[in-house]
Amino acid sequence: MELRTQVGIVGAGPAGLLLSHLLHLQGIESIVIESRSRAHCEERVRAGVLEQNSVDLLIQSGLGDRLKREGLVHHGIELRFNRRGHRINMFELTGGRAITVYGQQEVVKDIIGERLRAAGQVHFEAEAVTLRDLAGTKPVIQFRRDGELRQIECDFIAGCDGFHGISRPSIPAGQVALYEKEYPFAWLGILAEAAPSSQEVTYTNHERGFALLSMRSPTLSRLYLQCAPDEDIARWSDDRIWSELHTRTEAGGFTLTEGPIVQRGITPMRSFVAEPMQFGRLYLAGDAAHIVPPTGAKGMNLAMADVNVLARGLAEFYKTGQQVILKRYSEICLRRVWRAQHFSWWMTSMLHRFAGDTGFDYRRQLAELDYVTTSRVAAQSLAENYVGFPLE
Ligand code: RFL
Ligand code: PHB
Repeated sequence: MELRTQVGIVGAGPAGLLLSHLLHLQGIESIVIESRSRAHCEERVRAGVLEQNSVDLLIQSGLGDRLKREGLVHHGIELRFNRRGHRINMFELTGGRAITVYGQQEVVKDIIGERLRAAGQVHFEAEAVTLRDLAGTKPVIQFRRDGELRQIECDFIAGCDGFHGISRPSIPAGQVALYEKEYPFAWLGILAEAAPSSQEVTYTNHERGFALLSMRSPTLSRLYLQCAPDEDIARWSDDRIWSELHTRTEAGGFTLTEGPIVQRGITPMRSFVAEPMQFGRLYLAGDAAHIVPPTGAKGMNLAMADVNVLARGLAEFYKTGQQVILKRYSEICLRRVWRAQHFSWWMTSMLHRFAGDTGFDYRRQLAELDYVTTSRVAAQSLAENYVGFPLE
């Protein structure tokens, strides 16, 4: 069976779904192919921090109703070291910009709801197996659904299928360069039914390793601990997780609120970039093209920034026949991506214990944290990166 659309989109994460919505607003038709079920996509606990740009983009494109009601607007973050907390007042340092804590799965739910209301085509439990004719003008997505092979003939394909998808590997060898860095640790993340212990997102450098206190709502905490890259989560009882969190986050007068752990998982840490982010009529967006370690809270925001550029480029093409923006797609996106790569690597390096670290390295980190929390220019640099640079 053969389908036909203007833009075939592989993957229904934040990148693919938002692209499909932005194209719809421009009168451009798309079909989204997603290998997992709708429930799986809507339940997957992942990122939680939206930059000001991402919030503005969601609101401007009509996706902001619940976000405005339920999103937690934060004007600062906390950096904790030497058993003391230090606030970075991002709002004041960036002339009034802020971040919003709102779960990625809530963003995904909102966009899926809106796409289906607009009779948009999102096919769940449909796995793309091959991308063909990428160098021509009618590229094809072959996908499997209910055991049957089908295909979609497209004008363009958007590869929004994450790090493990098929889009990036479909680019012929030699046409894309891959830059990668692995870190010698991972994060153990939990979601707990407990009121958040800190008012703002709190990053901690402790002798025993990094810890992060975040939240999803006034009754749900999201907490992370640095662990070994090959950590066996079965070895972490609830007691052990709480005890380690207490130890690492203790600070003057601070108490960590415990509660039932309702979700847990291990997140590997890597930095990765594919260059260019395009081959023929295939455009990569989001995690398919780049991965950042989560310490900078940039992954979901980069995915949204990519598809904002791609949607503008495709709109230009369908309105005027020109490809001025599409030709510059990779260049425009990669500038933001490499800024976020540097920032995420820097935050990761300043806050984690690396194998082989000595007392020298720990004291060097403390000196940097001291600088960043007491020098206005250093704090301002962190703040402008964290809230994010305006979309181009
Ligand atoms: P996604 O969300 O991975 O979506 C890709 C989709 O493609 C589907 N797929 C296929 N579909 C059809 N056919 C195939 N052959 C397919 N292969 C794959 C997959 O099922 C999936 O649904 O990528 P996208 O849209 O690029 O979005 C990227 C974000 O998900 C990611 O960058 C963030 O979650 C990263 N991240 C964070 N980002 C932030 O901005 N702020 C944060 O605070 C933050 N914290 C995090 C994070 C990621 C984490 N994990 C688990 C990786 C915290 C964690 C723990
Ligand atoms: C989260 O709330 O899940 C979160 C917050 C900040 C990060 C990463 C994840 O840097």
